[in-house]
Amino acid sequence: MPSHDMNSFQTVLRSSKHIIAIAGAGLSVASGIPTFRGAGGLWRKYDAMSLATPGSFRRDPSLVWQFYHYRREVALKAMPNPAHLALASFSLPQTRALIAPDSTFTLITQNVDGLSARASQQVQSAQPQFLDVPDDTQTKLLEMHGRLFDVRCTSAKCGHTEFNTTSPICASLAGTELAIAAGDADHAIPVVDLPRCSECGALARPGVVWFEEVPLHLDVIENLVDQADLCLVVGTSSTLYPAAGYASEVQEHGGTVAVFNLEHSAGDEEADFLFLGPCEETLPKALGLTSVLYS
Ligand code: BV8
Ligand code: ZN
Repeated sequence: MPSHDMNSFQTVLRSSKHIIAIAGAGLSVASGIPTFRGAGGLWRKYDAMSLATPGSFRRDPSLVWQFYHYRREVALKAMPNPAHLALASFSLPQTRALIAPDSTFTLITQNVDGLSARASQQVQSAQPQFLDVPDDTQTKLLEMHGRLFDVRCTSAKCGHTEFNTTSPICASLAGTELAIAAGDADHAIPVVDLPRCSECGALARPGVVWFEEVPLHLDVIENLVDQADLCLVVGTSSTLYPAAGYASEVQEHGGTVAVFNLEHSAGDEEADFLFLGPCEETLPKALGLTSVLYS
């Protein structure tokens, strides 16, 4: 049975040396980003997951681009919340030195909204007096399912990828982000008017990892999972693989697992610690960062 005792969790945290966090859609709920389950799981009359496949894009790139354009527009208006900021602060060696001395930390997120990266920039810039400390947070955030604002060429010969936060990403998608209700019609946008590669002009696609596609950074992640002695599982239903398998791997080699979720999620009865509630409240507290974030 998992413990709900925050003090004994912080005792484990203090003595942990190789810490990872696995995050999901629940991390960004407080920032206004819908999850993949429940009400958030639907966009127009479509199941969000059914649109995130190579097959859907092949069959109807206009529809899939309208789906991702909508998510880009939502993410552009969103701000990192206290859970993002807590994880970003904990990524800073100088902050972690006070909470878990001589430890390493990596955030492995399934989210493609870019809010964890923005939180890192935010906490970095808020720490000018430490500028002389080497900035290694880059490797401290692994977006294993890609990024909404990466745009990739579909031509295998070219493969050009660029980070593009242009809004709208192209004229033909302008306004389509307003049509999200189940009954709203799909505009059939001609493929020539969809986002094109800025290098070769071929059709471009969102730089995210679709179902049946191999996630990013798998080798680095598997290494981190093998080394980890503490795994924080934050705001994920733990139903999507390979991400959903990492926590039990950490436990198998004697590591500790702590789950932070609004409600029960797959496998949480096996966890060592379980903190039910909004992670934007529970995580800053658990990481002892409440004062840092709200000062
Ligand atoms: C692959 C990017 C081959 C695109 C995404 C083994 C067994 C069974 C199936 C498989 C398997 N291995 C692979 C599969 C197939 C598939 C899979 O797992 N299917 C599932 C459905 C069974 N996996 C794949 O296809 C993967 N690719 O396998 O390639 C391969 C792999 C390895 C090596 C060689 C070959 C990868 C697929 C990646 C798909 N792309 N995203 C896009 O975003 O559009 S997945 C996408 O859905 C997200 O990234 C995320 O991963 C997933 C959604 O899950 P969550 O983030 O957990 O969100 P969810 O809504 O489910 O839950 C939210 C939770 O938050 C809830 O529990 C809720 O209670 C909680 N919550 C809400 N509010 C709060 C909160 N918690 C705290 N605070 C709050 N305030
Ligand atoms: Zn190209």
